[in-house]
Amino acid sequence: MNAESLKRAAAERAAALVANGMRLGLGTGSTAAHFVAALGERVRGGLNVVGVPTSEATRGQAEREGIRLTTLDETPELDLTVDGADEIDGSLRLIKGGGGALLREKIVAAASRRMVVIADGSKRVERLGRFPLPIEVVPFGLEATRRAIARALDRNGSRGDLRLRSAANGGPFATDGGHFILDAHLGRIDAPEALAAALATIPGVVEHGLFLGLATGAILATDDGLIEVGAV
Ligand code: A5P
Repeated sequence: MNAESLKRAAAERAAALVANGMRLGLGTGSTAAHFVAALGERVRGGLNVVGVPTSEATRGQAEREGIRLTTLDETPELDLTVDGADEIDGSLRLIKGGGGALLREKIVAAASRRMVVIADGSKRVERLGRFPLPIEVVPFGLEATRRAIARALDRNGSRGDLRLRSAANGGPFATDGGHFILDAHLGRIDAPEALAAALATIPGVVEHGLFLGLATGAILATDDGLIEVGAV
């Protein structure tokens, strides 16, 4: 199967987890888009759910699919979030944010009782860090924040380039919240919890793409079938 068919298979399995009346977090990215499409089909078949989108892109898709949307202000507690990931390790720790939606994705995941990750099997890793870690920062004070992050990485034993993410027009990529992203090319992250704690103390860092203790289950699609990890 090609990567799109694998992503669709994981997404369709996740769509089958959705029950009538559920309050959902709707993830962002190409795998989550397959889930939103599969959910839309079930909604048109009579399923009654509400969803909180994790990005403007997902909002647009969900609206086109006819999925009823809400906000975390109206619906602060969600039953289930389904989202993709850039990397997932054996303890359900994730790197997310390759699509730039990490801030809303993390807020929505944290507001959910369950978070099920959907991905093709290539996202499964022994150790996090080959995928560049996205760190969302406010534009004000960018260089000072970049240096503070570099020092924190150094202290954590995680050396690597910090690259400002670019948009298609060559300027800095801006998130839905108007922030920039520094991608940390680390190669490996030996102590994700310590790194997450260090990044969280830096003024100017809005959020980072380490999702620790948030995913409760995962559906990984491989050529040999679906692998379920944790509680699905
Ligand atoms: C979006 O910001 C990301 O966290 C995505 O969930 C992640 O990049 C996975 O995307 P794909 O499903 O497109 O690989």
